[in-house]
Amino acid sequence: MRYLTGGESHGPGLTAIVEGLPAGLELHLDDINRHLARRQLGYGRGGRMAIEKDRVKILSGLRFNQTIGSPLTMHIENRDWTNWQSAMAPEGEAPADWQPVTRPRPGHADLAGGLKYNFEDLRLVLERSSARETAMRTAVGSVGRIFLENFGVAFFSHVLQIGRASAPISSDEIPGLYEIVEKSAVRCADEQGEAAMLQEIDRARRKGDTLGGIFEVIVSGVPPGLGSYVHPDRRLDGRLAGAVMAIQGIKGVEIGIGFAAAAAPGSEVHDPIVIRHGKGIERPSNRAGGLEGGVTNGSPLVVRAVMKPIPTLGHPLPSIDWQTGEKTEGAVERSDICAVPSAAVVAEAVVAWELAVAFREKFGGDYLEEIAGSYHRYLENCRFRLKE
Ligand code: EPS
Repeated sequence: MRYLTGGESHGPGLTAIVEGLPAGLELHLDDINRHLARRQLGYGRGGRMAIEKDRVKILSGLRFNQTIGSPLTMHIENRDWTNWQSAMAPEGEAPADWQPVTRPRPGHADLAGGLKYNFEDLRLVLERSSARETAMRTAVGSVGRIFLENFGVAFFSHVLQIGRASAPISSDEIPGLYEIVEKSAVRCADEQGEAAMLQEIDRARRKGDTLGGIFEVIVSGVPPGLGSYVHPDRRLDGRLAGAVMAIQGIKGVEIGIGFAAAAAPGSEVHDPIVIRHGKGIERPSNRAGGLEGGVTNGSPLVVRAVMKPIPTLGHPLPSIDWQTGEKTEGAVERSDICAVPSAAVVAEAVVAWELAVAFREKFGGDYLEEIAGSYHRYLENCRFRLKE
């Protein structure tokens, strides 16, 4: 399965073509739209989210709520386009009063992108590098998620830290936290942690500053055997880390205990393998985060990531004028103070997509029942192997 997206932040909209979906997958637009709405939430988001109401349109590949094996074309309209029609017109010339973006924001793609594509107007960089594009990645990932939900795979994400405020949530508590997290303004299940995060965001706003943080995605119901150790590009840990790292603003990804594995001896890092009477093989701990050798091992998948603070600052850092070379400060644009809760929802989607791809690779097939047959036969075989 593969996909491509196109679309500028202030252009008419975002489009994706998803190829390789099986036929016979039941899809309802509301189920995709639900995740698009979740992506738009979060305390600290900027003015744009008050304009947009992201909804997906399907232009091909779906008939009567069933995929038909052909490419699925999806489109999300940018409501803000009405304010940008002349400035972002595909034909004609820039309006007479057009002000190009000439003050690259430190930390943004502005400078590197301007050099790379030889642009005079750095708006041409920010239009596509913008995290607006994650709306479409969320839609695509949601299709992968809906596919996997047919096989009992379930997704959860929550925020562990924003700025200096953190939430001490242990993984044992997670199963009961879904509702609480969905209602939290910062996707945090810990009441004190949430209050501290809200305060941090308010403080940053007052100072004209921005904040990053840490979030975690947990996926349960993942069968063992997705991905492979046989070749680097088939290792699922690499693919997952790459997908999460490719979300705007992400600076680091951990799987399982991640960087904490550096300080502990092997006996405290690896997860014992035990036989439980009547249940077969069990793993009493999950420090590996559901992956060993780049292959899923049947334990929940745990992926954590750090997002840097958004580079558009109310009180900007020193920069240069791209056209004159004079000293100045980074451009100030409408932006978010903190988008960590939103990035967590995007991460659920990109993780779901990578898992769906690996699932399709393992179980093959062209239609859902065919895949289900192969999946159930494989699980039977695993049970046979794991019997006491
Ligand atoms: C975003 C839309 C953008 C920003 C944000 C994400 O809208 P605008 O640039 O029109 O205000 O809110 O993008 C960034 C933070 C960024 O650095 O690009 C969205 O739809 O998520």
